[in-house]
Amino acid sequence: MVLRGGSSKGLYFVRDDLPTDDGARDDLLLRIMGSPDERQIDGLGGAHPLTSKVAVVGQSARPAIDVDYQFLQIGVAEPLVSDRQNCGNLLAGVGPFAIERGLVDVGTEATEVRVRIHMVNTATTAVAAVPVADGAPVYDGNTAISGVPGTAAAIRLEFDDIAGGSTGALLPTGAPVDTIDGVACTLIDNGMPVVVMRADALGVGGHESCDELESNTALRTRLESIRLEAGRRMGLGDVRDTTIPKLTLVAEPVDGGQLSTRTFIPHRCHDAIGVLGAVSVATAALLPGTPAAEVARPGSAGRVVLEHPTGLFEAAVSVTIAGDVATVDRAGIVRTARKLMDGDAFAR
Ligand code: NQM
Repeated sequence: MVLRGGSSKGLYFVRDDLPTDDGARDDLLLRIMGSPDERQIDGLGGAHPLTSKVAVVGQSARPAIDVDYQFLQIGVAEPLVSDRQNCGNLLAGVGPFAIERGLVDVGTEATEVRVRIHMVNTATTAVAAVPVADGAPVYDGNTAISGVPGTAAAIRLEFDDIAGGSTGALLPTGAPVDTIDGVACTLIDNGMPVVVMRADALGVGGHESCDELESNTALRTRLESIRLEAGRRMGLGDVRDTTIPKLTLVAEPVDGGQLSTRTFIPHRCHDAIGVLGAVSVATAALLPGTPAAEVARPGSAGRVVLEHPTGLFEAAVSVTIAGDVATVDRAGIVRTARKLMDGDAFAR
């Protein structure tokens, strides 16, 4: 099935329909997506990292969990399939897909189902509140999310334990601020490992278009060198061929939010911002003395509104700070998803 999940789009598979051997599975998925090829012309991929994604969903054997969700990033021009990162946008489609495929029981009377999801990539949990009618997901609704035209039904996602999912700790180096190549950075993992830096520390404003930032070769070279060192410091090893950590440049807000963001995922500039990436950046903004906190405008408790290239992203995050230790109390967001097609894919 093809679903839009949040501001991404991907192919959703039932785990049992794919080869059990990872090598055979990856080979099949590359052929289905049409990779490697810049245009993915001979496959179903959308020629951008945000539309070259796969969700693998299966019934869970874990207590109090309905389904397991594994995210796979499929390379566009490279023959790579990676399970190193999670994806909070495709996560939005997991509840509806699980209901569509009968992996979750829904009574005919229910108007909402809470689907408990084990996120395999980070071994963490999300609960998706999915609107339903007559035992099926409801896709139509009044909720707009930026980066997606029109409106659709809201899916609330709540996260219990996402801090340190990829690196073991919210602040994997133990400090809220590290300096790499003379640039103050927050190396943070509240669901997604991200390097958060002030745009002005890199000689840009932080409000530029993605095209402008992507064509700044000096900036991109410097960002990649910072990323490689940040990956080592975050315990991720050599991150040359992985899509984590992400990089977010922050600046003063100009559009009604609390913080302006431009995010590299990690080589292309995101049209908006990733879900778990946004939760991590919002958390950084709540830690005093960090580059994000320096430029953020104060907001209401438990809520951080991030500006990004195509609008606003609201994250519900609250943090308790005791001495040097920051603990995340709560994290959640609202997304939408939509079934786009269901059928047979013909692999190359
Ligand atoms: O951060 C893009 C996206 C993502 C990932 C990326 C995501 C997340 O927008 O949870 O959703 O950072 O590669 O789909």
